[in-house]
Amino acid sequence: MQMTQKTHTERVDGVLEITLNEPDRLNALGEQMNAEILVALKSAEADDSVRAVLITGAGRAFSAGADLNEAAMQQRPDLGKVIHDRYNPIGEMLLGMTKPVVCAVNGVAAGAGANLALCCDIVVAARSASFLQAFAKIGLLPDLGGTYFLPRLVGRARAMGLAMLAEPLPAETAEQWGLIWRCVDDDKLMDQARAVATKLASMPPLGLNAIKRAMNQSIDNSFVEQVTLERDLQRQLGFTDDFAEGTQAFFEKRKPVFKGR
Ligand code: T3D
Repeated sequence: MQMTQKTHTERVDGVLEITLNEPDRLNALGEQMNAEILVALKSAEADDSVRAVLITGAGRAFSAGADLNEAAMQQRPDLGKVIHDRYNPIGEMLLGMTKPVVCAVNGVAAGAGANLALCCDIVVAARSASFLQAFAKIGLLPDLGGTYFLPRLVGRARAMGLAMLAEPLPAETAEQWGLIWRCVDDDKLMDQARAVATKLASMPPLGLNAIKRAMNQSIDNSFVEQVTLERDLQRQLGFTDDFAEGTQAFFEKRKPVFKGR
């Protein structure tokens, strides 16, 4: 296990687990925490032996969003610079990276903490967790992709309510509304999130990456643009060893071994 000050990372087979690790501050996203998250994601992306990433939080919260102690140190800070330098690179990395990212939301996910979770590919939340777009309460708007994901995932009416009223959304409702993949009992969270990440780590990496790219681009594409993208990605996948292995294993009735080639 590699210990750092605000996060810790741990490799479990093909999965890199990143734990936000400042529980006394509800894993608030300070400058150092953000920097460590980005470094961990970049190292996961660069390491061929990492096939999936799992992000979670230590203690009773997933993350309380921006560290308001840091924000309070400056009067009228340039938040545009903060967002540009520290938050957007994380969001862009999560959406653009080739590896699937699972988020295990272990408790409240507020502000940028909520939207950090929404930037991940598959979100599993503990039943006691909640999602809070806290921004409006302090005169801000949802960032880290909040205004991008919310209307797309839950529709404009619910997105407006969540963003403007800034009330916590229980994990069960988040699942019912399609904000997240699944809500599970608290004591099953890590087992289930790890099972998802481990499963992804055993699946064809190029195929998963193509799914991620196509799904993310579909949000802005026309039908014709999207089926053209599907055609191009499928053409590439058809030439891979993993596709040959997948079909051969199917006919041989054995478990396939995918190598990402
Ligand atoms: O500056 C930038 O980085 C710009 C970017 C902005 C993006 C954003 O994320 S803005 C939104 C920031 N987040 C919030 O506004 C949420 C603030 N926190 C809360 O609303 C509540 O704490 C929670 C709903 C998350 C949890 O409530 P509860 O009742 O379970 O816990 P609590 O008692 O409020 O908090 C426990 C402690 O954590 C407390 O410290 P204390 O009194 O025990 O010494 C509290 O001050 C601290 N804490 C909670 N949230 C933050 C925090 N410390 C620093 N930053 C926080 N965001």
